[in-house]
Amino acid sequence: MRTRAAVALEAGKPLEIMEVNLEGPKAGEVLVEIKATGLCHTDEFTRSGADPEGLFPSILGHEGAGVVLEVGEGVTTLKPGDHVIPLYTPECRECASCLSGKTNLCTAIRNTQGQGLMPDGTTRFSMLDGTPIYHYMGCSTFANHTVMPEIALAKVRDDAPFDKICYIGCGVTTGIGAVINTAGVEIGSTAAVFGLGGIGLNVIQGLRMAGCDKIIGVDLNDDKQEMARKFGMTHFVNPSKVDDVKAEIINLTKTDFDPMGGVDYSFDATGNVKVMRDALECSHRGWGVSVIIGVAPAGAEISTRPFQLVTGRVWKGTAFGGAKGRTDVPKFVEWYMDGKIEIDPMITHKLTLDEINHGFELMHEGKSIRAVVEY
Ligand code: NAD
Ligand code: AHE
Ligand code: ZN
Repeated sequence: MRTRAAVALEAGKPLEIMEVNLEGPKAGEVLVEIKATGLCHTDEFTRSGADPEGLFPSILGHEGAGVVLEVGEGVTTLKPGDHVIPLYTPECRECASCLSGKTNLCTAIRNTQGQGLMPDGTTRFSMLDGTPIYHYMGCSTFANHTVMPEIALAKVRDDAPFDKICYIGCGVTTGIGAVINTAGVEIGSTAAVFGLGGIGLNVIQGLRMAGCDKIIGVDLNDDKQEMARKFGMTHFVNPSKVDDVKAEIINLTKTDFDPMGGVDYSFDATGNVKVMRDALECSHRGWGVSVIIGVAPAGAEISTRPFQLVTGRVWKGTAFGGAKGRTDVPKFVEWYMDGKIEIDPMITHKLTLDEINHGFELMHEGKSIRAVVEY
């Protein structure tokens, strides 16, 4: 079949909207009509050329929602008409990682996924002249139709709006999951969140759900304050307006009983390795836990004095908020439909596929939280 897609032809270039060929689903695969997709900073990271795994030409996008149109041979858990959210972290429930009970990082298809291919080592997308187009994060939601492995689709209730629940495909689950799955934040804690964009706001929302007492937001852009306060931020620091962001945060947590200060939990949602260091070092001596969410460019490395860890701080990372996609994503959709989590105010812009490059401009200008393309 043919479908319309925004194709990343070369690193650093705007996406090009075009008709592409899409082969039908092979064994274990599913054809999905994508109804809506969010633009995550990770798409921009790869588009820009900063991703060491970036491949071109490819169809980016990994934060989608849609409907199953056709299933390949052997598919048993999905049928045409089912509503689904694509999973860049699949859940096969059979590999060593899935069965470990210790991680959400299913390894069943990671190798081919990283090479922009379906599990059989081939691509379903091609240009009209036959040039192959790579898949992206196993999802490629910047196409109106895509083919995905069955294990990489979460079936969700069919009355949930696509233009909102697409955000559960990455940002919402990553932010809230980082708090509840990865950090395990307890009621009454203090926390600092670096980067108040599409991920950081969901960390804040998760911290409020977890019963955090003090939620300190950090961003270079003052305009991000207002929305963050609505989601539960209690204090704000703009690092460009203070001498030492770490000292500011530590001072905000000092009490007579605990004059040393430092947050119980900190989160990097910027992808900047210097910020990651600040996030670790503003956490409390003896027990502070700092979670890296941001994705850093090729070649970037983190550093700190080992003394920071010797004195009890813990540095952790999280992918997709530690969520097991097929099990947890339907629950996030239920929470949204029951009003337990908020999504609507964070979808600041709605675009057509033809306007997708404007979505990346809004991201760069700091004007959007999530821009969503509706097909
Ligand atoms: P975004 O562009 O919406 O938000 C980033 C925010 O960080 C912006 O508000 C920006 O002003 C702020 N910022 C940038 N540099 C800063 C600095 N030095 N100090 C303080 N604030 C700064 O991006 P997003 O979609 O929220 O993504 C955030 C990061 O999370 C990206 O690196 C993205 O690739 C990554 N990410 C990781 C996962 C995962 O599973 N680990 C999932 C989704 C996104
Ligand atoms: N390709 C990058 C790594 C990118 C990365 O870490 N991706 C996250 C999800 S970001 C979603 O917005 C992830 O899931 N990582 C686990 C994995 O297996 O990729 C690089 O640096 O090579
Ligand atoms: Zn993402």
